[in-house]
Amino acid sequence: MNVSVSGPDAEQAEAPLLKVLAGERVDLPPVWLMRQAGRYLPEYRELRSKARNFLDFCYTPEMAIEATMQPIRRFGLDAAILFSDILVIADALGAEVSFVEGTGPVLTPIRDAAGLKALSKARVAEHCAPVYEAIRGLRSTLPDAVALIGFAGGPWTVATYMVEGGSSRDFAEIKRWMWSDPDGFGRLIDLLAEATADHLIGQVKAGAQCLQLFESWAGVLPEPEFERWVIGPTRRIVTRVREACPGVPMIGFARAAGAMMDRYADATGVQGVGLDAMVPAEQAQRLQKRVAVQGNLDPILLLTGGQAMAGRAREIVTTLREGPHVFNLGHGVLPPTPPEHVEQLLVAVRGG
Ligand code: 1CP
Repeated sequence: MNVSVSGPDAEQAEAPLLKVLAGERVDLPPVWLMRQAGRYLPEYRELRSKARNFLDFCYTPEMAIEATMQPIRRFGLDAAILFSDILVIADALGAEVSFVEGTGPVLTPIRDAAGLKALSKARVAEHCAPVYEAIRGLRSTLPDAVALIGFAGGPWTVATYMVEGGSSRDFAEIKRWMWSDPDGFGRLIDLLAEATADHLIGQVKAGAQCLQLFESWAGVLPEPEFERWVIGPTRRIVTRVREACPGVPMIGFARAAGAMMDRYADATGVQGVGLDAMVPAEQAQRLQKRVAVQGNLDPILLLTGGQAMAGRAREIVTTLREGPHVFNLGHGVLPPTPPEHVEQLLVAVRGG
């Protein structure tokens, strides 16, 4: 089935985020924030305390819907991002995933081709059914002007957690496998790329109007490996999603990719790129000639608040006002961020 959001659909055309991703110029940039739901909100902590564990939370549609809606109700942001996690796909493939309080994600590591036997794409659609149910519920709850963003992790980033067994500092295990056995490692990346495309298509069919691919650890790869393990799989995902869901815009967030962002914007087929806080204004403007750009306020400035934050936010808006720009952070909202700073930020970006 083809799902198209292009064409004369008045509901879709209204959301400013979708206009910008279609390359249209708007007077005020739409605003949403990566990790806009989560622990910095007291209402999230309250809701979270009712779930047995984090994955249960993600797979309970009423809870995922409520967590998604909390920042929308509180702040009036221009887009909602589905409450879920990039590691849901690893769980769906059969990797053992848990989230440990104070530690983060913990996975049984997969470090060679033999470890791939435990994984299968066959279960993904059924396993993710509650995620799609949450999306259907959200689309019928959200006002037309608020776009609903679906997402997944990039294969490289999800693989880092699967191979390292959780968060990593030096990515030694995944790099060792990648260099010592590129064919075996390539099978993991291929499996992830396939499953991720299926998962994104499932989200669009359920009602997601835009997709973001979080490649949070793109910045740890030298150029040839960035080309092979980030650009290649991303292009395959974008191609498959485009075939199944023509017209659904995709944003690629290749964090800390530096000089390789230009190649990423040109070669992957995404309509928008997320910019981390280190991307210079000149590079951001250059990228904006090819794709929409999203970003790039340092999350520590949101934590800091006040004039430092407001001044930089206005500077970003001014720098990027000549082309398609979605205002966002350069990375996710940090847990100690005071929620009032988000209100101050919206005043700075939208004008008082
Ligand atoms: O118990 C809890 O509350 C756990 C904290 C938490 C939350 C709120 C985790 C565990 N995931 C999430 C939700 C989440 N994760 C969302 C939806 C919420 C929103 O954006 O409003 C999204 C989009 C993600 C994406 C995600 N998960 C990324 C990519 C973005 C990024 O921050 O780089 C990554 C890397 C993850 C893995 C992950 N999940 C959770 C944690 C603590 C981590 C990061 C671990 C690490 O830093 O290595």
